[in-house]
Amino acid sequence: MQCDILTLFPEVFEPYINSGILRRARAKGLLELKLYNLRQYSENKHLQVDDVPYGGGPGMVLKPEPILRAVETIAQGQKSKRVILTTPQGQPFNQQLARELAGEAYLLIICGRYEGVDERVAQQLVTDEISIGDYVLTGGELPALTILDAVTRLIPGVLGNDASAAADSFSEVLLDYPHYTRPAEYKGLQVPEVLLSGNHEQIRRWRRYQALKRTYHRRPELLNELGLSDEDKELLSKIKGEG
Ligand code: 9D3
Repeated sequence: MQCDILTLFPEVFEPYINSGILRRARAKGLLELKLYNLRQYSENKHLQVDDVPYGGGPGMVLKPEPILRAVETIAQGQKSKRVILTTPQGQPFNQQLARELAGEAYLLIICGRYEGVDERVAQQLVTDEISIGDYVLTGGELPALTILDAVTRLIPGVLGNDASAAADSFSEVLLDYPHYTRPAEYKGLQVPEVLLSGNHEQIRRWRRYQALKRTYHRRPELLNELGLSDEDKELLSKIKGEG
């Protein structure tokens, strides 16, 4: 996948894209990532990219021309392009959208800043407006990194086989079961006996029970999206019986 990011703060991406999975995906040639500084596309002698809002009010708005000029230059020759704008008004990002974007050959992410972006940018060239959740950030850079991280790990070949098996669409719907590692006792707290038993069928069932229990108590709405197996239904009625 090829991904271009247009931002006023390209430097904030560097440490993250040069570490961990993103670094590995780039080294393997599975992700071709380029950062572009929006300021370089200003034709204004002060390199101005923002201006006061029509109609008044607080803050500044990103002007349309530098963004349109940048996208024309950056994405020229891309056959099919998804042009994403990170904005609090966008559709909520989720795993389903991450999977969809991971199937694209080319993404361009425009990072919103200040009070927002002139609406004509969205009208002219944006295909997807995306928010990462209902909290107020200072700009679209962390959302762009979030999207990039979630999408990159879904590109075939980026994760090892074990990790990709664990990341299948089925296991992503439920909250995870509790994890433990050594020591078997820590400050008087014991690792659940079943995990030390070596009985893989019992362990599998315990984990499924725990995942369903956590999801039922913490994120019950997720259970509606899940096709429940007969075992799930049995485990859930046990969970509900426990109150
Ligand atoms: C407090 C300012 N708000 C006035 C009602 C609007 C506002 C403008 C710009 C709020 C946040 C921002 C900057 N945020 C983003 O550009 C952003 C964002 C976010 O804040 N939360 C979740 N997802 C995203 S994607 C882009």
